[in-house]
Amino acid sequence: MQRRERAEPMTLDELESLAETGGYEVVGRMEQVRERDARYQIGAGKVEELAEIVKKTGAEKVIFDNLLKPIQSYNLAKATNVEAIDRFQLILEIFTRRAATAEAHLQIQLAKLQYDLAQAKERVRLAKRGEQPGFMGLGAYEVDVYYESVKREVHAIRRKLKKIRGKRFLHRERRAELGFASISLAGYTKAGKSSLFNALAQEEVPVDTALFTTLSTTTRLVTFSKKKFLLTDTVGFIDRLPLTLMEAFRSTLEETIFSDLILLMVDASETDYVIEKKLSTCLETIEHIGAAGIPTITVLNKIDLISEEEIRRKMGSLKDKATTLVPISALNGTKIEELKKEIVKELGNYVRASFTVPVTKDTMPFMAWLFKNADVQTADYGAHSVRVVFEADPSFAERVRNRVEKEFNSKLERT
Ligand SMILES: Nc1nc2c(ncn2[C@@H]2O[C@H](COP(=O)(O)OP(=O)(O)O)[C@@H](O)[C@H]2O)c(=O)[nH]1
Ligand SMILES: [Mg+2]
Repeated sequence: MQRRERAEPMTLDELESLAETGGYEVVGRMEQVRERDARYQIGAGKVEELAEIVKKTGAEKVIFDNLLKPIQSYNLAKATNVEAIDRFQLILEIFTRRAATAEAHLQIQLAKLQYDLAQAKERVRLAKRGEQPGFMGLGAYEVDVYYESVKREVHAIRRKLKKIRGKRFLHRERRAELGFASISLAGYTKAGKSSLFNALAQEEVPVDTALFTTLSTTTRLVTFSKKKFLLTDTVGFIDRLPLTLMEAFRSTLEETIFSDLILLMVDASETDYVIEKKLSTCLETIEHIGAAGIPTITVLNKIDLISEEEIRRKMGSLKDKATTLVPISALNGTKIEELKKEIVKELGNYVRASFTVPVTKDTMPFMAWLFKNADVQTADYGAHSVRVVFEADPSFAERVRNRVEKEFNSKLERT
């Protein structure tokens, strides 16, 4: 629920999608297009209305599209009895939830501190007034003491970041440990990434707990055309992303987007101008983080909202930017099969291989590793040996070959 400056219903929709990405369930919306009250950001009458909605819906938080000054969050929290945050804070929360690497965490911490610094004076003054929902207690800190300590922290983080840059541990490397090809969903908020994620994850494969712990909450093992893939829903691109959040965004994106294939989603119901601009920004950012070499399928989503003729026209104008372009409706499930076919065309180079190894004390851990990381189709145990047939991407199959030869003195055969 929030207020916005101009009557642009799209920004409210976008905020709602962001809130969902952040793990919230939206229970109400409110907007106001009038002179704001400096105390609350929205008018005093509206604040009462807001407090009423909060009470009625049992909402646990109020999210504003506009930036809130500390005094405004403070007064809103006091009036509604729940925490009031703004779009900036919501985005920080999303990045924090998704960040898995030390680098991403540091970038987020940095953005948070810079945000705090900008509001230091007001925060210290408010903290002295006493506890408020969602308000950090600053104790007896004086403004300049607080200011200096935040600045020192910023320096310390910058130093750590410099060190980390040299020895990154990206998902890319972690994924290379697995024999499944990985797919990541990219695109702006509201393009339909999560909807497609759900549509594709319908044939979700139950995963054993060992593999599960290595997957993030937004990654699933899915099957199509009898092949298993790791599918990841990313944070995605965000409209009007505050500049101070750019680096935090890139680190968060970096760790999820490195995959064997990127599905780059665009919303077909938007204007040609917006579609092209968003697609360009996505491609530029992908290039900037060094992921430009990853094969990409551009997915033109929400075709149910436009005419056949418009689909053809938009497909035509995107031809130069997108080598592979697939029109779908994630919501209605239209052309999902065609998309799967394209995915398999890009990634279907799994190899099928078999081997027989003796049963020794080393066999169990080796088999456990194989089961965890590849698609083991059969494992027939004899008295002294086990015969295995598995499928995996070629580089992983090579690793299996190495282990079979070195550790068991046996041979791998393509089948
Ligand atoms: N009409 C239509 N709406 C869609 C389609 N795909 C997604 N949406 C809607 O677009 C909004 C944003 O979708 P979501 O999957 O959350 O987008 P995300 O922010 O990219 O993850 C939701 O309200 C969806 O119901 C589609 O194919 N057609
Ligand atoms: Mg989403």
